[in-house]
Amino acid sequence: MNKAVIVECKTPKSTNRMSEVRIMAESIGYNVKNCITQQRKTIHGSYCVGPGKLREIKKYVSDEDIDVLIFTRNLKGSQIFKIQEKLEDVNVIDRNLLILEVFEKRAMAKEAKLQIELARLNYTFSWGRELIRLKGITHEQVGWGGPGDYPYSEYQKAARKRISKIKDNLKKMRLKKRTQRIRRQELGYPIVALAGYTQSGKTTFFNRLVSESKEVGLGPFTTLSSCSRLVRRQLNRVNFEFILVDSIGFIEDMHPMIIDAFEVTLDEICNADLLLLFVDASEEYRIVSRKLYTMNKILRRIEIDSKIIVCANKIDISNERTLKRIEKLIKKIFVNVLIFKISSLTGMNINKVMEKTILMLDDEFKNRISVVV
Ligand SMILES: Nc1nc2c(ncn2[C@@H]2O[C@H](COP(=O)(O)OP(=O)(O)O)[C@@H](O)[C@H]2O)c(=O)[nH]1
Ligand SMILES: [Mg+2]
Repeated sequence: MNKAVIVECKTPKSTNRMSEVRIMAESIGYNVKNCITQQRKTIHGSYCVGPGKLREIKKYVSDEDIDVLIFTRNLKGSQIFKIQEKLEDVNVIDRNLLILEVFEKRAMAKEAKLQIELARLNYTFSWGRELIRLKGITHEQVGWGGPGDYPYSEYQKAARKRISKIKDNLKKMRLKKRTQRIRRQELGYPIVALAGYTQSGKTTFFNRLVSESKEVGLGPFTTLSSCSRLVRRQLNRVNFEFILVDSIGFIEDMHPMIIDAFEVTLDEICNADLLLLFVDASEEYRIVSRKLYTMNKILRRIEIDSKIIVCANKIDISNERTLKRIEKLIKKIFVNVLIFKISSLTGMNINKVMEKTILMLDDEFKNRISVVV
């Protein structure tokens, strides 16, 4: 397992990202050895943290044999290079590159994979130039004339070629999408997807439902995603089966260049018949509010056509007054939506959500209910 250290440079107005970045890193298998924070008035132009702090970090990562240094902020190409140069063989990444790694681990469909590669290429495209500038600054013998010459132009040429090839492929895939939708319907099961920010309780909910319907015993539907299972529930003595998809989570403050990659991965949800939209109701009202508005905006942008049920989760630890305000806000943002106050952890009201899920799917899938017990 790769050993990682997370570095946060805190300024008076910056958002605290340490725990979010740590969870993301751990979710894709990094062994986080240390979290280092520095307080500064402004971030350092070259190294994000101060030069003294970076020396300290350098000593630590070499003593502890660390593989990856993750910055909780998004850094400029020039900063990444300058830090990389100081740190030598430790791989330096920023929040964006970490998020792309998260997407990479989750993406199943070719389209999402390509979109992620495209985001990475676009995001790192300017780095070749930065590298040359950097070499110029350090008076290193570089062996080429300057910007515009080899190898930057070579790098740029290769990157451009790859970018346009990916774009072509993506275009072709979008044309094919209709056929894919039809194939999904051929699976014969309605699809229910879980969406919401990371940490809102989707996986806890997913695991609970999957473990409660073990007898179905089918593996993941890899055509949909590695995180989908067939779930069986009963309502009025009728068995009802549907595919439950634990989708990719929303992440706060995504860089515009990686939003497409996120949206394509999320787009699979548009094929769902029902979307269970999770919100962590134990968070502060202003945070919940910001997240609800963002989710609504993104779901509109990708033109989601699934029915939606909002699950206000973690009511076992949420404050009664805040919960009421959250409920009001949800009604305002998602007009006419059904809201359930639940706890994925304790199981509270999960049955109610399932009952409604089945009734809502039932409208469209009446002919699919077959097994009477
Ligand atoms: N108290 C409480 N904690 C919860 C609840 N649901 C999830 N959690 C916790 O919240 C954290 C994130 O949950 P997870 O299911 O991984 O969220 P995901 O990122 O949306 O998949 C975990 O530590 C869960 O144990 C809940 O209803 N109540
Ligand atoms: Mg999860």
